[in-house]
Amino acid sequence: MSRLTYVFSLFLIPLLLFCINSSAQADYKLWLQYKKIQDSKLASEYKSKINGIFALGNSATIQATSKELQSGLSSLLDTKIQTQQDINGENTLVFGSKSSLNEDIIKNLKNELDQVNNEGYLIKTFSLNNKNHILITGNTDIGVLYGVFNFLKLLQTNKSIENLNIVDSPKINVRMLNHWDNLNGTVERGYAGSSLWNWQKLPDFIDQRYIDYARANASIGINGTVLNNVNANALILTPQYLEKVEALANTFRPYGIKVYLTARFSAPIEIGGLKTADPYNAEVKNWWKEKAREIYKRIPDFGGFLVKANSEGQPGPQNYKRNHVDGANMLADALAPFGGIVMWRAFVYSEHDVNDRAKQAYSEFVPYDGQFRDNVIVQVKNGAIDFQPREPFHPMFGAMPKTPLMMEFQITQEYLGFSSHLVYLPKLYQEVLESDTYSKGKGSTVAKIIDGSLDNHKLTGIAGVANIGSDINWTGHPFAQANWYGFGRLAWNPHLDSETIADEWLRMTFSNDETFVNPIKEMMLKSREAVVNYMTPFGLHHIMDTGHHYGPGPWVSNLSRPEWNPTYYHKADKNGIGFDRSKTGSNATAQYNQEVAQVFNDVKTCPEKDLLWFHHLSWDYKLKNGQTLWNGMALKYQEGVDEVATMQTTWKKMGNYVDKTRFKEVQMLLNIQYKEAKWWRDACLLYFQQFSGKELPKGVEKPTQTLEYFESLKFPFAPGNN
Ligand code: BDP
Repeated sequence: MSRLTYVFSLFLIPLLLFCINSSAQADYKLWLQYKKIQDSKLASEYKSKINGIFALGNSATIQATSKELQSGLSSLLDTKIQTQQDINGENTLVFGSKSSLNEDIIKNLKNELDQVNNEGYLIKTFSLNNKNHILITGNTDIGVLYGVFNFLKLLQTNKSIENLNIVDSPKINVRMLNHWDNLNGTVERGYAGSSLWNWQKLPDFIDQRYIDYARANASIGINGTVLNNVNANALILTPQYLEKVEALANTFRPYGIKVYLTARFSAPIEIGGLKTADPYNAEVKNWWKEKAREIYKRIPDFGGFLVKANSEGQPGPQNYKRNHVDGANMLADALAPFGGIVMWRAFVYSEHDVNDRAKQAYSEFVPYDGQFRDNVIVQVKNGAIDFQPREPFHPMFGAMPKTPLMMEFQITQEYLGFSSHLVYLPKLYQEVLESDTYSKGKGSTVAKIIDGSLDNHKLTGIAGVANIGSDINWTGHPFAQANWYGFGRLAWNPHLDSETIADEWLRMTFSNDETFVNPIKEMMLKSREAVVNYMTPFGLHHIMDTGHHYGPGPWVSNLSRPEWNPTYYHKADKNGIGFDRSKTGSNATAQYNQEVAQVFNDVKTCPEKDLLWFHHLSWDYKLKNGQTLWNGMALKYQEGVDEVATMQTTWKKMGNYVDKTRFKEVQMLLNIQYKEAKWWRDACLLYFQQFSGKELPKGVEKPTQTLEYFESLKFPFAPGNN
């Protein structure tokens, strides 16, 4: 071995491996980086206030909390944080739930613990024998865990811990991820590798990832997970799989996460040997009751079932001439003795409502308002079509005051460029949550409907279709982690602002340096509008290529069901473009409260961002800025592309603030996004130009390929389309 090779193998290889490893770890650690505090003054201030930690209680949750606190603080403060046996010294961080607090500590509390619910927490500076300490407490150990994560966040985001007095509770009860994971390891609409759940090795092998998954979720307050796909496989309900589910439930329990499963409506036939799944049939009812008993014997805190019924070919009560209420209530009765809930999805559409798919969920569900059992909650997608880059809020929100409705957002970017496009989704979520339904007058926002405050519901919920997979960075794109994070934060409090969320996520994930945080935050906040512009400006929707939904396909018109074809949604012809859902068209606007309907109905008051969702307009229609619709649309496509170019430039300057791996990853992904944004612009404009018959306006780049070329592109192996 030459001297050089020797030196190389002795020093450089380990160093290289260390660098690769720590960078990969940075990707893996999500927002729980716990990077050493850079500002030394701040670090010594923190240190002076935290001499050690003292746990009250010894439950699995308190043990997990202790571990998190110790490792988090030790690495943030770059010093070993001691666990103390008492509070005799000063500056102790004390944590434990109400039942473990002694008289002396309780004296320091006013009635704050009455102000928080079972999952809420307090973070308070308190004094004992004239010495200052910090207390993190809640009514339950889970509340304490949430408090601790939030305390760590204060340090991660360089906030003051002087005179602390934080009182916080989640505003929604069920805050969950929906995994569309199949038992064969694939993930429907998953773009971050394969399923996290290794069914083959479960129940005996508990991957560290399951624990880190639970930590990450607990850190943002997510308290439920549906492990399997809504397009369900009944096998998950067999003993063979329930044993595996039980192992996951045991792993997640200390972190306050309940496990839920999707229930295939025809399971009594497929795995129960019955001839029918009719919800009126006594044997069927009994089968579900026994199934529930079997599940709860293994998993006493099992959350319940999520059901997709009579939608996209899934079986359901309508197969037996029964309705959604019959189906949901039967399952609800089976779960009720054990405290479980049924989340019945309202994502239904079929050829029945041929004239407008957007209307069907409302027509099918609203008449049932008030007929569901108390432990049923109806899960409604944010918009009436399907997780598009932009949709007006779903008209069911505000239309069923007697029924708890939960929100379903999609975190995985099925219609938003998969995990190769940087799109900050909390901006989209916020837009929906803030929308005013006017159901009880002005200010009846969607957020107030789903947090139960408007209609006084006790059962409240929100679900996000997970964007998580086996990729090292969990989500495929480092910035897609922000969508998981942001969903969790909005699930905790749907009234939060997406800008605040981006700010804290950036600080926790990358850096507190303002020269990094400010421009990158701006980039994130603009990213959602950018994708709308280069894919579906002015309310266009569902013009993605069909099946896999990768890339543009506005020309597709040959599928058997009309509402599977993009041409059904844009209705472009020589006279113009857009779906007339106003009074003169499908009258879908009538499903909104009058105040809202009126605004959407009138082309003059309809927000331009939703114009073609509600109106079919001529190519010469004059936009508010005086441009014709054709020119305006072409310029929007260009604007979207330009915005991605700006994102590239902004990111390029950030090399000093981000580790090499993540810097490079984001850079490469932005290059893909730029390429694909141009693809969207060119393909859509060339296609629509056939109808408008007009030139591209000044400022819009000329396509370098022909329409035939774009139409010829095929992607038989696009991910997520199993
Ligand atoms: C559609 C997806 C499909 C899902 C469906 C659903 O393309 O894969 O099964 O939503 O939510 O957008 O049930």
